[in-house]
Amino acid sequence: SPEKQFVGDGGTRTLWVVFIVMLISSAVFAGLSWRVPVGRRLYHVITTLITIFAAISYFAMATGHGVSVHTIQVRHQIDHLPDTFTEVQRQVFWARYVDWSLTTPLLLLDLSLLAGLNGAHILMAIVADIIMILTGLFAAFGSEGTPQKWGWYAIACIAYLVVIWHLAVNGRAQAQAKGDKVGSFFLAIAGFTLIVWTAYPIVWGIADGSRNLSVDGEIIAYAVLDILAKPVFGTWLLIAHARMPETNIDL
Ligand code: RET
Repeated sequence: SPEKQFVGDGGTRTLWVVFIVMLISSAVFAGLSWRVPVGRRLYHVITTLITIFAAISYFAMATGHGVSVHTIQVRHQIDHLPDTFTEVQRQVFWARYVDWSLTTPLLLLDLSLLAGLNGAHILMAIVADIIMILTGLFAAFGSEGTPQKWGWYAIACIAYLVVIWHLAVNGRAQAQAKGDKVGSFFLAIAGFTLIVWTAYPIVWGIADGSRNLSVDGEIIAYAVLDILAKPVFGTWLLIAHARMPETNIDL
């Protein structure tokens, strides 16, 4: 019978904890919007939607949905003997890609509005981001055991570089043009984002890519990253925005 790499008790508990964290964050972010005038709530709306989408995705995963089982052939080669294969079954959570395809564009929108990027640059960054998530989905699902898997991964990484380029070059310049306060806040929060986001393809490479991390290990790694990228990022952004009238936007 094939080796089974499935979620255990620790993984399920972690999924529930993150679900609760996302739910509480959504309530807190929505509550914070009452402290600013109606016309200044765009960041609050975007940031609350991000944690609501994450809560939905974590609810699905915690209840055993949004997941499919992959069969992987592992090749064994011993000296000059003919190759033998063993089968491994592993759970892969597709709910994450649904979450990321909606929430990473919204996170980029937060950062783009903060910097004051123009519409064309916002659109390009968001389209590159969607390409990154969808080609990451193909890498995880469309190609188990084929060389194309890492091909899709490489395409996703190139799209990620396009996203970074827009934030690091255009975003930074535009933010600086809004004054020193906005410029240095953008540098800090975009730098934090860069570090957290870059950890995702690394975890993916170890867990989904080369299968060197258990399903529970993968759940815990993504849980930490998701809490940093959404609730921590959101709290920081909304508090700073309330203190900086220069970050107001007229839309
Ligand atoms: C994948 C795999 C393919 C290569 C790359 C990836 C990047 C993913 C990123 C995800 C960010 C997620 C966030 C979630 C919200 O909390 C798809 C893992 C480059 C950057 C911020």
